[in-house]
Amino acid sequence: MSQKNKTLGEFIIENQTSFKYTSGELSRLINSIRLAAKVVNHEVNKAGLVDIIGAAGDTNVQGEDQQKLDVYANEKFIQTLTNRNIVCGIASEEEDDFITINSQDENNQNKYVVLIDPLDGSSNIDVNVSVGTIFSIYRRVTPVGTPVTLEDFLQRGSEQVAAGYVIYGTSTMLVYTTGDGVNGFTLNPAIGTFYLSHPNMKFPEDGKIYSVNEGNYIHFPQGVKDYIKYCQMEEGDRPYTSRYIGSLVSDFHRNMIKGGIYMYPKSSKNSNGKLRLLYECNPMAFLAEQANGKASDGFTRTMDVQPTELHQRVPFFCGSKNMVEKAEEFMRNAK
Ligand code: AHM
Ligand code: MG
Repeated sequence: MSQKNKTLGEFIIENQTSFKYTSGELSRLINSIRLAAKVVNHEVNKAGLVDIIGAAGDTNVQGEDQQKLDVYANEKFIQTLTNRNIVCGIASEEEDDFITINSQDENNQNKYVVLIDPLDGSSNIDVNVSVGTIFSIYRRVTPVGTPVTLEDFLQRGSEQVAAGYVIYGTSTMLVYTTGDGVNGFTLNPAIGTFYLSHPNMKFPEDGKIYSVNEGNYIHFPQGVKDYIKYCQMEEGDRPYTSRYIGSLVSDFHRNMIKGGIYMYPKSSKNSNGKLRLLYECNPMAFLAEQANGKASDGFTRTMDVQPTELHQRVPFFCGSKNMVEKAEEFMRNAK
């Protein structure tokens, strides 16, 4: 069968044996994410049609207005993962604390915890711009059969066993890695099936796109200001193009295909930037590295950062290897 006719379901089964822990549990987990993604996709696509957009009147743990679809996506992913009894814990951007699953059941032999941003970039929903779901999967570090603890979630990104995102864009795609490259699957909405459309995705080593919220320019560290000026300078293949959707998944996805760098630096307003280490930066960093790209906080590899809090924020520089390295050089040399 040609690679391109392969469905995600077939791909998961075929690749199960190449995964080092082959109990099938991880495959079932990815299958559940696939299912929840389809359910959320259906709802996101209806956003302009039904009275579902707008604030739910609640705020999430970061004190931001929560959109109705954030709540919906959060519920769907949690329900799907919980009902199938394949994880022992879930942490979500929309939940203050992590969720323990089946801690009372001694037969719960589940090994995996999932960290998820159910609907990232959700302020874009009201204006019909792409949003995404981001997920990160670890093996628990505490004994199987006991309730999960915070320790199971505060693992370095380098311990991830799988990570990915769903992009609800002009078409809906599920892109993920289990540490053996990155593969992208496009949903055929007519029959509700994801097909392998982007096998073995790679960031071009160099790129010409920089993605950053330049409205924050005056608040950025000197190294970032210097790098932005470098991107804008008339020299060689520069000036680069500026593209910023304000939806991490979408900016990352475009940059992976075309070559580019995404930056959310710290600023004088946000000492650690805005993005969350555990369910935004680490999964994207894992995908980036698996696709020959790079991710750091400007100095340290993202996946080497030891997390200390569930909702921790970190500065984030991610994308084509040479571009991230250039930005890091400006950070190191900044006066
Ligand atoms: P969210 O988790 O509240 O949706 O915020 C994360 C999003 C990213 O997707 C995006 O890149 C960034 O916030 C945009 O932030 P800003 O509007 O400050 O540029
Ligand atoms: Mg988010």
